[in-house]
Amino acid sequence: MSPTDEAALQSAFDAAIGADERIEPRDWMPDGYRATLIRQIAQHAHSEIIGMQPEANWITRAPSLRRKAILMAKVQDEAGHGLYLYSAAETLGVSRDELLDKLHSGRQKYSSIFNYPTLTWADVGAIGWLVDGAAITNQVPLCRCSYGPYARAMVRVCKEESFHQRQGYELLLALSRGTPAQHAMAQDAVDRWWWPSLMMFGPPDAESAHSAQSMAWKIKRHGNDELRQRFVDICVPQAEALGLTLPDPDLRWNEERGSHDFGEIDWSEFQQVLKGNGPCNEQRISQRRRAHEEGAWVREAAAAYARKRAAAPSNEDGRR
Ligand code: FAQ
Repeated sequence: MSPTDEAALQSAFDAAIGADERIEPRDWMPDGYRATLIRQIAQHAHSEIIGMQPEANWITRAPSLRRKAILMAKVQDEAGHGLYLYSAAETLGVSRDELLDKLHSGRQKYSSIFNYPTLTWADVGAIGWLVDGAAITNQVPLCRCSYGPYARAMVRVCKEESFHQRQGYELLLALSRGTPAQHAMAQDAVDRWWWPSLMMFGPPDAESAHSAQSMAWKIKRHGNDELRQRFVDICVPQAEALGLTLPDPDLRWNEERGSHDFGEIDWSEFQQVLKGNGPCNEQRISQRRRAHEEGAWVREAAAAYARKRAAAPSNEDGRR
């Protein structure tokens, strides 16, 4: 391609971004835009499937059939989100095998939040309320991401996450209004999940390597700090309604800013978790690798079935 062709393509891309149009898989896009999307969508997809583990841990121990059915549906939804997202990433020219290989070998990340343990049943409620709540706050703006397949996947994901958030809230409310021991268990879960949930939004803007460029490309619509603040402001009245407290002595309403001030996040803990030193990093990845190996026969059978169908002549009514 000549430099003038390249310049024309770049300016058509810039004009489309400027006009808030969607970029689609067959459109020309800068290499950096493609690489950023692959990185973010892959990390997001990996988070969805690794995120199945902490809650799946409680399926066999759910306290009633109703809670078990709800939790199974939720964990299954997360697998579905992973599939939409891997498919969206594939439209950018990478294969799912390549992405899974990068996850298993530690060359691509997944969200820090899934490296914390689920110690009690109340953790299932805290994950729904706080983790899914943080995910929705982060992902609703991604429905307006400039890359079409990612934005469209996000619309459905957000609808399902909103159900997840409410089930967590309802579960915590039941515990909070239950016996003193149940109330204490709910409070303990919120105490442990609050700060890691705030870390889900990523490092402060000043230290966020990708935010400025991602916002210029309209992949991200807001900085990490703005979304984190929005999440804190949403959670404070919800915690009050739940009858639970958020574990932050510095949390207070700031009249001037029209927002809540909150305490300092322990960014050294975040960095440690990203480096692989969180409480459950090793367990999560080894379990994922094992599930992948044990599922090889399913992938082989599905591929063999697809080949057989493709080779078989059609029936009279058009079915194979
Ligand atoms: N964990 O420059 P930035 C869910 C990395 S929700 C791990 O600010 P960016 C639902 C970042 O990748 C969770 N790594 O990066 C669910 C980069 O490293 P790199 C998933 C993090 O991309 C609920 C470096 O730090 N949601 O799964 C984290 O502009 C319940 C510098 O950071 C998404 O992924 C972190 N928390 O902004 C499932 C949403 N934060 O790649 C099951 C889509 C940052 O250079 C159960 N993603 N890093 O090596 C995003 O919106 C963005 O990627 C951010 C980070 C906001 C996460």
